[in-house]
Amino acid sequence: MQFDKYLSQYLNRLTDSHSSRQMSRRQLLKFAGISGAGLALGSCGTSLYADKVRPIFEPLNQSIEELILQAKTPVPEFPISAIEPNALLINSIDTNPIINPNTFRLVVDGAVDNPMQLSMSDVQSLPLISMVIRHVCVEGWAAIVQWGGVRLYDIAKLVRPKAGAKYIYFESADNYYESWDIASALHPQTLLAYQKNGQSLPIENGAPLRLASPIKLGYKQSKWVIRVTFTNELMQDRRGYWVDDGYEWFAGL
Ligand SMILES: Nc1nc2c(c(=O)[nH]1)N[C@H]1C(S)=C(S)[C@@H](COP(=O)(O)O)O[C@H]1N2
Ligand SMILES: [Mo]
Repeated sequence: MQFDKYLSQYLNRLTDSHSSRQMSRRQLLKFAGISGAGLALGSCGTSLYADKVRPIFEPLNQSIEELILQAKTPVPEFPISAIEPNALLINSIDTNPIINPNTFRLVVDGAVDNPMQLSMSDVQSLPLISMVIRHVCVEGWAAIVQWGGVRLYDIAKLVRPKAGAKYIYFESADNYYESWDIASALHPQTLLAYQKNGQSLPIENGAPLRLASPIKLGYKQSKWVIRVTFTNELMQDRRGYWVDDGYEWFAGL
């Protein structure tokens, strides 16, 4: 069997195992290896150099894999038919920042062995994951939305977080900022999304890249993410735009 065919079947099986809410350590580590292979195959001829691709065949370092395992098991997803196309309200602190997707580079840095700047085509060479989940805003509304994008876990495989990395900061183009525990950020359903309900992500929803995850409240889902920084410590007076105003930091669902 051709290796890339094998790979897509394998990824499908893994997606199935997500929806059954089970993911053993063995599956997780296998997933880690195979998603790296997917990138290596998909990125021929892109700006991801071979020396950056090679190490992702290995799982992340043990302390981070152990933290990820402590995260909740995968959250059940909804069928496409459950999408509520008009229920996701725009909630923004300021006017929409306009980011040119052709010149945009996502900076990924901090406590990592291999800091990177990823173009949208670099990001899009990683496996595209689709999920239909409920977005929950503390202001009293919720919406079932489909998001398409890449696992933050797959980006972590590229930059290789150092063993002490425990948190990730997300900086946005509208001066919004958030920080997550690394286990939640690298959960298999935490995505940097570039699609909403089957279409390109609209600007008002955070284009070109926003966070989307079924395990955190709406205010943790940063839009217009421009920088992802791994860190060992949080700055206590700068944990999140709303968090610094008194909202709960963990904000798990
Ligand atoms: N950069 C940025 N991200 C953000 C916000 C924001 O104002 N700026 N608002 C947050 C809040 S409170 C919610 S509920 C969701 C809303 O996402 P939406 O506007 O795509 O519905 O985005 C979150 N992410
Ligand atoms: Mo919100």
